[in-house]
Amino acid sequence: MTTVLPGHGPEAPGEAETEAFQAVFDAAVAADERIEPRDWMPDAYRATLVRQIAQHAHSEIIGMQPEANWISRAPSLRRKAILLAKVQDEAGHGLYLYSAAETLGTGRDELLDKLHTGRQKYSSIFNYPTLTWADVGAIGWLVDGAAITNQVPLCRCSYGPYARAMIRICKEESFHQRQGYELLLALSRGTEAQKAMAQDAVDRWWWPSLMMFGPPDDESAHSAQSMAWKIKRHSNDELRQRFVDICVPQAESLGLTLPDPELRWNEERGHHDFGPIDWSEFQQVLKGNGPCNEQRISQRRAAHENGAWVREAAAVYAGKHATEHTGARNGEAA
Ligand code: FAQ
Repeated sequence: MTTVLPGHGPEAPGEAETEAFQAVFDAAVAADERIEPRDWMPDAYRATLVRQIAQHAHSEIIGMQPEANWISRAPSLRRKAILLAKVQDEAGHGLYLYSAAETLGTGRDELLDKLHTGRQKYSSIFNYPTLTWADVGAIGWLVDGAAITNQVPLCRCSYGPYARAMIRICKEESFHQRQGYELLLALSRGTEAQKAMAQDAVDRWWWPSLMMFGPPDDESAHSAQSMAWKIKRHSNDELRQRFVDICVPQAESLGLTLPDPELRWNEERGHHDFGPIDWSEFQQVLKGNGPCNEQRISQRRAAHENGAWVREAAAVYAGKHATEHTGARNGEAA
């Protein structure tokens, strides 16, 4: 957005001023301009962005756990190197996203505290276990595939820092999706036992991947407002349908079956019809009753506590470095 709006001065804006700011904000959104951190924005817009970006960041960070479970057991050095790099990428995504949330005035410590105390969510998908090596392929193909379908439109989100973070994230997620596809293809073309392992993983990850897109549109609390603000560009059901349509031909090329007897092309709609999603399972996972909710959050808390000394050391080092620089500028010996 080109107009830098007031509202950062010592005095809170009056009613007439707020109306004027709101009009400029609305015009910027209507014109598809970006809202930037120093621009005035409605409190509810800011709160919605913090909620979504925080949930997204937490998903990337918690999402490292299911795949990290297989790093030490990857079947070859090549597979281990690829998986290590992928899990590191997810950490990087979490950090860009916490930084995007910081531009809205919400610190990382506060967000992590909310994650650790269950006051903020992360994606339901990461509460399922990775039982076999094929699950690493299924996560790459389906979970990263669903993430890309959801996140490519977020590159056009009205809030600048979030939109820009998504560009790099989507490039990396596309690479992740391809590595998952390639892993499953290798298994599918392998022995009977390997193919069965790949099929079993797809059977377990398919429905939870469809749930990643969120509740159906008529039960989605935030979609309408988020779409009006151009934070979200498509509804949950639109993106879920897009994902199903993308996956069907890919499953055929993989030689694997999607576990839905009702899945078929609907000529009239120009889309695939698919069977009903078990939303009671989704609600249970959101309430903390999924297969791995407790494990994920307790591992995250432990990692945070075990990393306390690193944060302390980094803060002391940064403080020392800053003093040395100030000293050097003042002509003192470092
Ligand atoms: N899980 O009104 P809506 C990844 C909540 S990153 C948990 O429709 P909204 C990378 C929702 O928060 C995956 N909670 O909400 C990777 C709300 O509750 P609240 C994460 C969910 O925000 C790959 C309530 O239900 N991606 O995979 C879920 O308009 C591999 C009502 O829902 C993002 O976060 C769910 N699935 O739409 C990493 C993308 N769905 O907040 C490692 C950005 C809904 O009022 C390995 N986020 N809820 O308490 C979004 O696009 C949106 O936030 C949606 C939900 C689409 C997720």
